[in-house]
Amino acid sequence: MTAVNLAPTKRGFPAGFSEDRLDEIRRLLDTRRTGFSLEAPFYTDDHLFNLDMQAIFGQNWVFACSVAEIPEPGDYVTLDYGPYSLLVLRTDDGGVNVLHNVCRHRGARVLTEASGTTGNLVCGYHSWTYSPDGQLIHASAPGEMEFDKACYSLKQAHGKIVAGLVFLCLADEPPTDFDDTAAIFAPYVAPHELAKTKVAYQQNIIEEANWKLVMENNRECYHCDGHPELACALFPTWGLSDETIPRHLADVWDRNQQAQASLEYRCRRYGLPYEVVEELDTRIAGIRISRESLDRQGESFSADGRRLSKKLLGDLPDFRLGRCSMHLQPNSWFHLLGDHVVTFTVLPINAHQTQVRTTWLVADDAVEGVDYDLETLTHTWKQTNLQDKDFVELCQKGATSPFYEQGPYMKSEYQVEAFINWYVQRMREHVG
Ligand code: 3BY
Ligand code: FES
Repeated sequence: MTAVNLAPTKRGFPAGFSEDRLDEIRRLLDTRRTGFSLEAPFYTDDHLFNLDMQAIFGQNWVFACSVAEIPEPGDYVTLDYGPYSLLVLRTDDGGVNVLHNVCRHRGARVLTEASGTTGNLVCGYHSWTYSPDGQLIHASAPGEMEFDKACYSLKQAHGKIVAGLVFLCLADEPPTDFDDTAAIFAPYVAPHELAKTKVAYQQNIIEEANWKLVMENNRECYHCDGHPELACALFPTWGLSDETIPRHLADVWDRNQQAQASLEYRCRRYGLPYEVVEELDTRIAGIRISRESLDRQGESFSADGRRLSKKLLGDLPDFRLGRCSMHLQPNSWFHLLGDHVVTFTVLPINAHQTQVRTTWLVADDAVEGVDYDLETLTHTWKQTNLQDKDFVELCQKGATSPFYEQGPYMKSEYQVEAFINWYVQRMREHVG
C-alpha cells in the first residue's frame, strides 16, 4: 500500500507580479492624493485587480449571506468572486462551515448550483466524495493504489455567524478586530431576529464597473437626486449637516430632525440602540451603523411610508423604527426595518465587472400575496440598484479615458474618502 502525500504549495503574488510591477503599484499607493478619487489603473488594471483580490478579499472578513439563506443543516450557498469560489454550508450544530469549492483531484468546481441542500459533496467530474465538513471519504478508481485521503480534504476558510449574518475570511490568520466590530453591530441587528426570516427575493445584477466604483457610489448620496424612490428614506439629506444643508432642502432637513428625535425617543423606550457609530477607516473591519428615521416617520421603503410586509420581524414592538443602516468595509451594506431587511453584497468578477447581490428578507411566517406583495416590497431598491448601475458604469467608462484625472471628493462624500483610505491602507500593508 503506497501513501501519496503532497506538501501544500505556498500561495504568493499571482503570476505577473514582477518586482517592477509591484514597485509601480507601491508608487501609485504612496502618491495617492488624499481627498481625491484614485488614479485610473485602480479601476481598470488587471494586475491591480489581482492584488485587490489578495490584499482585500483574501485577507478581510467578507459578508457572505444571512442565515435565512441557509436555514437548515446541509443548506449551502456558493459564492464566487475574483478567482475564488466558496461553499458556505450550515452545520448540524447551527454553525457554518466554509470550504473552497475546488476539488482536490483536478480542481473542478464541486458544487455548481448557486444554492441548495446537500449531504456529502460529490464532484461531478470523477465522483470524489467529501463529507459536509470537507473530508475526502471516497475516491476510488479502477486499479488505483490506496492513498492518504486525509491529505485531500477540501480546503477550509474561516466562517462566523453574528446576529444571523454570515461572514467568511480566507486569510490563514483572520484580522481579530472583526470581533470588536461584531460587538458593535450585534445589538442593532439582533432584535430583527434574522433566524426567523426567510428570503422573499434575491436579485443578482452584473455592473460593468470596478468593484471600488460600486462601493464608492454606495458611500455617498450626493447623487441621490437620481434616486426618486429613495426620497421616502430621507436619503436626500444623508451625509449633510446643519452647516452643509442646501437651502432647497431646508424643509426636508427640519422634518428630518423632528422625525429623528421622535424615533430616538421610541428607541429609548424600547431599549433599541440608535446612535451613530462610525469607524470606517479607523479599524480593520470598518463600520458605520445607526438607526435613522424615514420621511414623515414612515414604516418602510414605500412611497407613502406604509409597511411593505404586514408581519413585524422578531419581537420588535413597532413598525416605525426607521432604518437601521450598516455599512461594512470592504463590500457590504444593510438596511434593517421593522417589516423587512435588505442585504447587499458586492462580488468582484474582474477589473471592470462586478456582481451586486441584493436579498430581501421578511418574517418567516409572512405569506406572499397576503402579507406582502413581492413587486411592491422590492420596488425601491430594484429601481435604486438599476439607477446606481447606470451611474457606476458611466464612471468606469470615464476611468478608461486617457483624459481621466483624479477628481476631488466633496464634504458629503466623506464616507467615500473613508472607504478609499481604508482600501489604500490595506493595500499598502500588503505590498510592504
Ligand atoms: O447606504 C445606502 O444604501 C445609500 C443609498 C444611497 C446612497 N447610500 C448612502
Ligand atoms: Fe473532482 Fe476529478 S476533479 S473528482
